[in-house]
Amino acid sequence: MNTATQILLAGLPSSGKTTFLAALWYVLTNPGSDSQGLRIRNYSSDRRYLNSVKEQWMNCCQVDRTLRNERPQSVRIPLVDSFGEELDVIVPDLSGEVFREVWEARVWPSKLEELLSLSLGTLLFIHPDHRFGSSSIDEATRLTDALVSLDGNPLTNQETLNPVSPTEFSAADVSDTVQLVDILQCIADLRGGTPAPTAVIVSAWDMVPHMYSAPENFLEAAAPLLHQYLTSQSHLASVRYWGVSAQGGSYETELDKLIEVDNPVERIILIGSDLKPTHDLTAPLCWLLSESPVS
Ligand SMILES: Nc1nc2c(ncn2[C@@H]2O[C@H](COP(=O)(O)OP(=O)(O)OP(=O)(O)O)[C@@H](O)[C@H]2O)c(=O)[nH]1
Ligand SMILES: [Mg+2]
Repeated sequence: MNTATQILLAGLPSSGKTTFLAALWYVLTNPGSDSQGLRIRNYSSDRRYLNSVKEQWMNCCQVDRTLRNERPQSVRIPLVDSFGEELDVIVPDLSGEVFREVWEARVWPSKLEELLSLSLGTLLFIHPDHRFGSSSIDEATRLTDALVSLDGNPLTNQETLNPVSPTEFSAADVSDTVQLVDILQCIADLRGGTPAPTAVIVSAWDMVPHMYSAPENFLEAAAPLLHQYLTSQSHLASVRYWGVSAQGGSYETELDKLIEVDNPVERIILIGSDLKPTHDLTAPLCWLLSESPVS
């Protein structure tokens, strides 16, 4: 008898969740592709949603945004692992708006609550183009020291205390990093205080400046708070980092090049901690499954 394991795809809007899923489905359904660890077992389950996003991905079209009000597109993938073990993986494709709303309203929809508490691990998506808005304390101190008033003199205490035009606090304006850390903490609470094993996916890796060879280094620099949080929890739940270019580049600026690639799998680039690029998008999933005992 095979077992079903639920994996959570978490991330704010436009963080690359559906594009990843579309490319993953292509990798799984095309024998001979690079997938080393997991293979599709049969095609019995409903695969309309996966096929529709895969079609868009194959044609180098941006996948449709996942709508907030729709029922989560829950996809059950029948798999067999490298040991011949059969398992079904359930990967609901949630809209990033759902996570944003949870952060703003501080309430989990009851359906989602159940889903989160049952998930064995999280694929956490971060898009490099997003507003992380966090600076280290050292950076903030340097900025404060450098602040000068219009006449070129350091700010007086009065000027510092009375900023020119204060804006009202809005939860929606808080940086993505703060929102994500809070969401991860809430997920841990739903799981009785234990964080979920987390595969961090820096999506659109083709957009990340070349100076960052390792995905973890990029996250540490771009979103230090999130990196610190994950590191501080690593004794409770393991964490691994991947940089993933599921599209292979930008559809706006590199479409001609991408469309020329005969085998779409070759557009995919995945970089793990060994820094060796592969096309095997199943690696983060394999790792999560090996971290989370299947019962
Ligand atoms: N350059 C580049 N862009 C990417 C890549 N993957 C995704 N994107 C872009 O990132 C944006 C968001 O991708 P989606 O997959 O729709 O993100 P999502 O997390 O499912 O978004 P929601 O459905 O709103 O929650 C789209 O504009 C994609 O074209 C990539 O590998 N490279
Ligand atoms: Mg989506």
